[in-house]
Amino acid sequence: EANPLVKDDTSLETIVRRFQDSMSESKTHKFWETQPVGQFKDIGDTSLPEGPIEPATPLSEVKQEPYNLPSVYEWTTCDMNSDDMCSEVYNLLKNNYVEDDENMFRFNYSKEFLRWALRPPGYYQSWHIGVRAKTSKKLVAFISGVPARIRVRDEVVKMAEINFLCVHKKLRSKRLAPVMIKEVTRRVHLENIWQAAYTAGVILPTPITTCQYWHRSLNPKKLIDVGFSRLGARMTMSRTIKLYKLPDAPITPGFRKMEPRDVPAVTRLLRNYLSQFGVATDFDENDVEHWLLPREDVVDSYLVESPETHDVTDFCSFYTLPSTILGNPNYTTLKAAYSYYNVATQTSFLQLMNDALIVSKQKGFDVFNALDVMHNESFLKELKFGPGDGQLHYYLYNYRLKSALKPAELGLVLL
Ligand code: MYA
Repeated sequence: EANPLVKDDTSLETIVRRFQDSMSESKTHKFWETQPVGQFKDIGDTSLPEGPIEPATPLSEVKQEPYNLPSVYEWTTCDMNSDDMCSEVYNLLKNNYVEDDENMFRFNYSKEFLRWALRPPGYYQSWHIGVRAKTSKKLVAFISGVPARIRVRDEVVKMAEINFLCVHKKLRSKRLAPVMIKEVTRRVHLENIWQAAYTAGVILPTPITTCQYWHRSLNPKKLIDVGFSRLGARMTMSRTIKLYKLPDAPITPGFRKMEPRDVPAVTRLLRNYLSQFGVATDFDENDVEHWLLPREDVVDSYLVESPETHDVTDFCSFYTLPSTILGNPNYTTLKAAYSYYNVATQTSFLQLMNDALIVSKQKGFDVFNALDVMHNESFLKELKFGPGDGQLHYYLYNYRLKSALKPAELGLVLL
């Protein structure tokens, strides 16, 4: 049966955007053409080698002073340990960060989430970069990086994961973003790191893969009321609610929340699972402790402990990322869970993820989102996810792949 809860896929806006996307290879990219990234003109040129596009240079050759901003702005380093600074970043993003194509929803990352996302093991405060208006001292732009090890084929590469690039709505199209990207690049180079990974909803030169979001409705009435989804053809509200009903408690025996003592077992499970993907994150125990131990309203992780052997055999996780609902009289916030890393070895992937849906419903989420990365395709349709209209492009900086990956060959989820 066709999924009736599909965020409007055939609106004029979507058709226009798809057309624009299809034309984007012929667009010029005055900034990106100057950067060590895969260029559109090189697509399909198999003579180019896989690996770094330009070599690392001695640190003494890295520019020592920050890039120049237009004279009315100044750089600031954002100390995310400070409540005030964290609130400034939070408010900038709350009011100016990513919206959907129809401007109905805007991401509302919580302060605790931002602290988690920006302070992983070995983080550099110097990579949390703000821009202030000199006279008012108001924070008007932000970009961040965190260190990560990412495996590309057989090579584990130290990279920066770049995220939360944001320019205040009133300062758009003034070419601030290229200066911010150059400045974060300089500060990453100063730590002797020469590659980066990032995602964006826009097409830039050149995606390593393009993924699609899928949405599993948990609270269909609210999703329809706020315009996130529409009632399907020949569907009533009560039939729709029944369609998405879930059991009250997880089904799998031994399904429980992850605890600190589980870190070694979960790390083994994850490392083994992720080893099969062409590009994947390289998690050690410290990373797992940071990125996957449950934190209230930030990240949830569950596992299956075999009732007989007490082995940890399966694992699932999701992070909490609400969106502000723009201009709705009845609701202000859409509570969304985002699938993170999942591994099934004994339980069926379908049953494991159904249990993830059940606990996320219990926790009050309205929708559970997942990308078609890793083995996610195998559960999306059967668990009544519908394809969204949002695409997410994945990029590497200063690292060329000979050919693009399929989403199912990617073992990396960025926040
Ligand atoms: S993705 C989330 C991005 N944020 C948003 O979408 C929030 C809402 N939008 C905004 O705040 C602004 O529109 C932004 C652009 C800030 C996005 N990634 O200043 P401009 C290029 C990369 O006049 P504005 C995330 O956070 C654009 O193609 N480039 O434009 C990951 C053009 O260049 P070119 C982008 O709209 C970020 C130039 O900027 C993006 O005022 C990864 C125009 O600049 C984008 N999302 O501001 C960053 N959007 O002419 C790259 C536009 O060449 C990291 N542009 O086409 C690279 C690795 C760095 C580290 C390397 C270490 C070795």
